[in-house]
Amino acid sequence: MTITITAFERSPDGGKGLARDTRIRWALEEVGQPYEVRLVSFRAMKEPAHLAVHPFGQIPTYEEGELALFETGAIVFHIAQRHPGLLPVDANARARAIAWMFAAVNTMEPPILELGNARLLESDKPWNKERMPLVEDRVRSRLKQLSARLGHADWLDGAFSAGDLMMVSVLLRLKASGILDEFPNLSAYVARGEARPAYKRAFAAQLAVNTGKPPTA
Ligand SMILES: N[C@@H](CCC(=O)N[C@@H](CS)C(=O)NCC(=O)O)C(=O)O
Repeated sequence: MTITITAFERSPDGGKGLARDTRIRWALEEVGQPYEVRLVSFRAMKEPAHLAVHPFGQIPTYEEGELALFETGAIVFHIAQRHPGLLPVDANARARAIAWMFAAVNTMEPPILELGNARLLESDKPWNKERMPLVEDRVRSRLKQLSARLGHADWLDGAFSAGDLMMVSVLLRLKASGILDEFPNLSAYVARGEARPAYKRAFAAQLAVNTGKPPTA
């Protein structure tokens, strides 16, 4: 059955891989599933046809036969459940990998997004200078905890899993801020994720959309 995902017709990041379709592309590349992409404009995302698939008018979505999904956590979980390669077979290890997926979107991503908003959307507000250290410290405190847990390991819990895929995807958002560099083991963790051939293919595919040139990975 053909898998079709949606992505920005033109991503606001110009192809840095931060648009969330990259996570889905990465998961599909990891499990070796081909997929098609339907590009949507910001206007089309708010129109009824897209809202029928994504109630919040966002990307990415995932369609496969009669199944239509939104939310990257749910989509990556679905892919990982349906195809081998992203979740351990052992039931307890599998449950822990799923916990890391939730931790990525529920514990790590909110303060990271808040920092992005403070930097990009609120920099002209009179209170921004005062608020920024608070927002940065919230991110730092989560990174400190994550860094302590990762220690010298390559991945969060044994072999690479959907938990790592989601966590690396979320942390990538911090690359430009420099905060990640304060935690060398997390920077190295993110670099390990980016070095995976499946990530490279996913990154190249989303970049190709934004540059108009064919993928090179
Ligand atoms: N929690 C959602 C967030 C989806 C999301 O924020 N998508 C962004 C692109 S990465 C979007 O569509 N932004 C445009 C908008 O919200 O209008 C997920 O993980 O799928």
